[in-house]
Amino acid sequence: MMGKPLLYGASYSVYVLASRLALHEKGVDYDLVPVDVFAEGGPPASYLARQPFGRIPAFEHDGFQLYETGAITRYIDEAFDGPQLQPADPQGRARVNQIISIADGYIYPVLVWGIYVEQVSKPARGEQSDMKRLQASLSKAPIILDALADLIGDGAWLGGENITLADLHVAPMIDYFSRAPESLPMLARHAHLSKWWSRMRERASMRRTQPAG
Ligand SMILES: N[C@@H](CCC(=O)N[C@@H](CS)C(=O)NCC(=O)O)C(=O)O
Repeated sequence: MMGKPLLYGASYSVYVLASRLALHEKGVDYDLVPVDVFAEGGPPASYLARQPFGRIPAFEHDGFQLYETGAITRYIDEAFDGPQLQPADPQGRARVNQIISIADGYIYPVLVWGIYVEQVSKPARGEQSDMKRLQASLSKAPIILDALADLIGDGAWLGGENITLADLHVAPMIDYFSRAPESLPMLARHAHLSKWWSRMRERASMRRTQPAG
């Protein structure tokens, strides 16, 4: 019998959320161990021993330690029973991996940090926004949304015929982006992507992992 996995991190983090979504979609019971990466002086040394780059999440299962969300969610999909979250065929799997890379390389820095943080989170904390970064990100956002719209085509899910790790990786990022004033008209230009987002945000796994506040 396999032990209960541990996920280290904070519930607001898009990467912790993606990992939790995979656990919820698989129906895996787990413990979330709180880690404050933004604590003064940085995360504790015990956490840096798990994740030397000081990012969240980190993961442990039956003594096996892992970090990097794409590796964690693939492990969750492959190590546990439950619905398959990756296509079986090489092309379908490659597409899912491509979308996870797009999320890490472009969606996270541009839609989350460049737009949500600059336009929503910093003003809410009374901090000055970096307008240059915000403007540059707003001009890059349509490229990202066009690419996602192209990948979803007229389908229901980003990575194939069923929900996959691609949807779970991208959704927490779109969730933050969707809180920025410019996001909704941008999303509305893409009917299938908008429908995907409406479907994703209502999903039980998304509702159960919503950070408080
Ligand atoms: N490549 C890492 C990225 C994780 C990441 O950037 N997590 C953010 C929170 S969403 C973090 O820990 N930020 C802390 C920092 O930048 O110091 C992964 O895939 O797990």
